[in-house]
Amino acid sequence: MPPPRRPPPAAVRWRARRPAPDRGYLYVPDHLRPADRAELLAWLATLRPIWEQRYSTLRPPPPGREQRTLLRPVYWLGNWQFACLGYYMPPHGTRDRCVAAEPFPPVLARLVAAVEARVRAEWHPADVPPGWRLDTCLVNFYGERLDPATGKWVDAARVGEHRDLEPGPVASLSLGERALMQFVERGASGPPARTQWLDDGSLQVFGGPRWKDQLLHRVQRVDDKRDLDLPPAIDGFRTRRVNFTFRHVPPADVVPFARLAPRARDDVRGYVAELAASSAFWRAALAEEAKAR
Ligand SMILES: O=C(O)CCC(=O)C(=O)O
Repeated sequence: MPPPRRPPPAAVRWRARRPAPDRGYLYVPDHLRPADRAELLAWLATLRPIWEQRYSTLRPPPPGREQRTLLRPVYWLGNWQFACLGYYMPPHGTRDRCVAAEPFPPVLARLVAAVEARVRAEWHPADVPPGWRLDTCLVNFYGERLDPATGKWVDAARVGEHRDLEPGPVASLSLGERALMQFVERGASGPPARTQWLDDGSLQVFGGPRWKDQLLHRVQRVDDKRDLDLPPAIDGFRTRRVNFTFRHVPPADVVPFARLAPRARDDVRGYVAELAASSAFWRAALAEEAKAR
């Protein structure tokens, strides 16, 4: 009879349980369940995304640059980082950049709570800052836009390389055509450190110094195989992919529209009025600011 198996020595047991080296990166295909997808699509149909200008009269384009409309329409939840306010850029660019925005709809609140729980359970605690919550969502629309000058449809389904500066892990959910995401070393021209197709219904989470600071990420292209036109209907735009990126902005850095610095308020009042046309939240924000003036 063979001798009874002895448990492995402690060092071996520890190695076997050690998380994978890429513990700052998670990709889950087929994350979205059909019922959540249906709820998400129904909610998307109620949104009225806006086209923002990159600069304003008070924050004009730097020398050599021109005023331009963002490549794609956007919608933000939790807080809205208007492009012309300069986005959220800690450690110094934190004031008067994040304007309190609509809360997440129930389906996103549920999905985000599950992602937060998973990150807290699986991530290295040092990579999850105190108070971290995925309280901000940028809804990105990828597709083609109608060029008013030429009357032609132009592909606008990409994002150039950048970092997300909000602290802690960033999560993203994808809907529609798959997108080619690449992570590249900052300041290097070699091959991408990771290339990942983000499939319909997938979840991606990345965090920690390697994924957030050392690497930049970009969306190289989005497939165009399924003849999709996802909701909502947007004038001059056909959407074949929607991506929700969830980030953390510390609540102390989020300011109601009525309490933005006066010059910043002037910069974004037109956008808030546009949003107010189809959102009770933004109507209330506009009314509160009008009273405070
Ligand atoms: O669309 C995506 O998958 C990524 C979007 C992104 O990089 C961002 O919102 O910062």
